[in-house]
Amino acid sequence: MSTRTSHRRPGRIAGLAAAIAAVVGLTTLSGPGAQAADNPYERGPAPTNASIEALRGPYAVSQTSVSSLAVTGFGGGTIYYPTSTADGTFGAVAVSPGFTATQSSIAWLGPRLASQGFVVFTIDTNTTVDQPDSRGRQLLAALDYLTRSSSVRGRIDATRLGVMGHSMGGGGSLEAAKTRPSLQAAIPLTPWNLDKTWPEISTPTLIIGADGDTIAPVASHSEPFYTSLPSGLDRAYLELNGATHFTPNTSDTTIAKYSISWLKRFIDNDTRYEQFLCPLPRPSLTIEEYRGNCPHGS
Ligand code: 9J3
Ligand code: ZN
Repeated sequence: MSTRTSHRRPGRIAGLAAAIAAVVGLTTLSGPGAQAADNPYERGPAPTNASIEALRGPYAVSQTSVSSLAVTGFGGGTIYYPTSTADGTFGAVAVSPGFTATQSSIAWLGPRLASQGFVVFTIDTNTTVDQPDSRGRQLLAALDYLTRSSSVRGRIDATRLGVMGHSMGGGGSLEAAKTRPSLQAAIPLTPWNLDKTWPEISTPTLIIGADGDTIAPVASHSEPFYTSLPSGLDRAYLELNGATHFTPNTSDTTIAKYSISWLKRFIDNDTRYEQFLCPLPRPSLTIEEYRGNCPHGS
């Protein structure tokens, strides 16, 4: 680049190039600052298949317990968060357990997702028999507590939030997304709900079903939920192979890798993860079926 400081008008070619660069959003930055400048929400190193399958991601994780007595609208829980404050704020996700279950049933997702660069709140519900609509309201109350009152509120970007849940908690995550379109991602896990149709949702949604689920059979739950989402929405349906209703209750690499990719792609706008979502994953020993729209964000 020239260091001259003359103020002559740029030539037509240079002027045209500058105009194109401005429109296309090209930047002349290079080095470590370039990625952050391109996408302010991106966190962590470039992903690989191994990094999204790993038991832990690049961030060390701390946790803090939230007593049910200290909150209203949900039953307390555990917050898992990257220990370091060197990378600025993170997106956040609240996760609800299913019918009769507590946060322990989805606890494995806390450190697994937080270590990739999210604040993760695994919650207890007010009672273990709360129905999906109540679980949806409780997920939203938990996010509000997390971003407004919790001890880690300063570590969170309150505009970049998501919801997950198992079974009736997964049904609750659909309810939460329907109620609050500002949510950036939803991932229902073997979701259960009496409401079979979700055309109101505008949040990018990854529905994970299990081929052997006899409690929330995919034919009457995950599949109609997916099909009823708007066709133009960023949506996907992952049917786990050789899995049951309770597969989301223990550490599962297929659930983890696609959940991480979905949260990164839509909460962080991190297109480095698009490679794991598009082209659509093929059936395998762990994937019975995968449906979705590609590319995302179009
Ligand atoms: O949260 C769940 O596991 C829902 C499945 C269920 O027991 O529904 C029957 C009422
Ligand atoms: Zn409906």
